[in-house]
Amino acid sequence: KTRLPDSPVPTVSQYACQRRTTLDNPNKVLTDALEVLVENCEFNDSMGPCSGFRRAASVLKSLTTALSCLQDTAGLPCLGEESKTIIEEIIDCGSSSRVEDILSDERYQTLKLFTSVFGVGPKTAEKWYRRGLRSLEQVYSDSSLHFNRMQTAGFIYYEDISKPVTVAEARALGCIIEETASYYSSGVSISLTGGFRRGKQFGHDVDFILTVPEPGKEDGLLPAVIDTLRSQGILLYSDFQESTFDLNKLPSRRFEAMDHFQKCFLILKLRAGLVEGQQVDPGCRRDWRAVRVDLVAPPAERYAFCLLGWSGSTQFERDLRRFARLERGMLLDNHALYDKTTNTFLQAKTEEDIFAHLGLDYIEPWQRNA
Ligand code: TTP
Ligand code: MN
Ligand code: MN
Ligand code: MN
Repeated sequence: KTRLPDSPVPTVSQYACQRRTTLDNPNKVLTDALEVLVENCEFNDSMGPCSGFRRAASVLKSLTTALSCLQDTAGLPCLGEESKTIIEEIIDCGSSSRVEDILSDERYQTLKLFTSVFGVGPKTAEKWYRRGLRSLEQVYSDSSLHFNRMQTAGFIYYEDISKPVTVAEARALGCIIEETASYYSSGVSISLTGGFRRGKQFGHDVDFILTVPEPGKEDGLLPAVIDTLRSQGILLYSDFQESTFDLNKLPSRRFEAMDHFQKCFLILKLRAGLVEGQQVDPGCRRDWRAVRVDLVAPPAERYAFCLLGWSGSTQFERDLRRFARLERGMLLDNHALYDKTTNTFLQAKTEEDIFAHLGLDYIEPWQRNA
């Protein structure tokens, strides 16, 4: 007698790089709540519980249906007791008292406000909070405080850069960067990365990768682009970071927010007339807005690693590295993939090559919203 094979129960992986997470999230109420806990841990510098809530939120984001009771979480990985309590409270009563307490906490609200300024991290925000400062006006007018160049720009352009960037604006900026880079070399390629590559309709900035085919020629690229943007009168702020990349260095073991490629963090002036579908308001006092733009220029041979690293999401990146290390004995970062078993660097021309080296099914950028 033939027996039908047991149909395997579909299991959800503990790694975001083995899940497909689109932007469509039927559990947004739950994931928003868990992310408040993440943010609060980050403000309190308690990294331990932080990753638990991060992973819990990320698992829920990969689901295609809304949880309707706690039993629906059976079999899901990464849901600790604390996360389950929050989920249950919200399903049963519509909100979680722990989350509501944080949201109404003065310290949380103030740190959230202060860190919304470009160049202000949790440490600086905490320092200002301890001085008794509670509003941006109070901070800005406190003559005993010193602001660095980044923070000063953050205050000057606060209103503009707090406003989400649209896809149309990202496209217009892509044209500007492409034209500007072509003055340096006709061989420059530009790729849109970050949240927009994952299909987001809005972003807090626009991220581009620039490459030239000739090895070493990328060294002069961003300085030239910055000079040209300045001479066009559209450079409002620039923070250029020289490359500290070493071809032979092993990928870093811990997740670092910053990589070692040449890069720059910019604020550009985007004229409304350049954005498709955007009307220039005649009554408006100005016909432009300030936008945050990040540019990174890796050597061409490392393009795939850089693209994978800058496409995010941050949780997807964390889990890719954790998976590589714990499940494959490999080290992955934005620069390289290193196999510790054979002590070799694995080459990759495309993101698909990297997933294949890791023995992972390819996950499209729009499925990386973990
Ligand atoms: P962000 O631009 O911060 O985030 P995002 O584009 O996903 O979302 P948003 O719409 O809010 O802008 O970062 C994009 C990716 O770039 C993120 O995965 C982290 C990565 N990154 C590096 O890998 N190295 C770096 O040095 C920097 C600055 C960013
Ligand atoms: Mn989804
Ligand atoms: Mn971005
Ligand atoms: Mn960015």
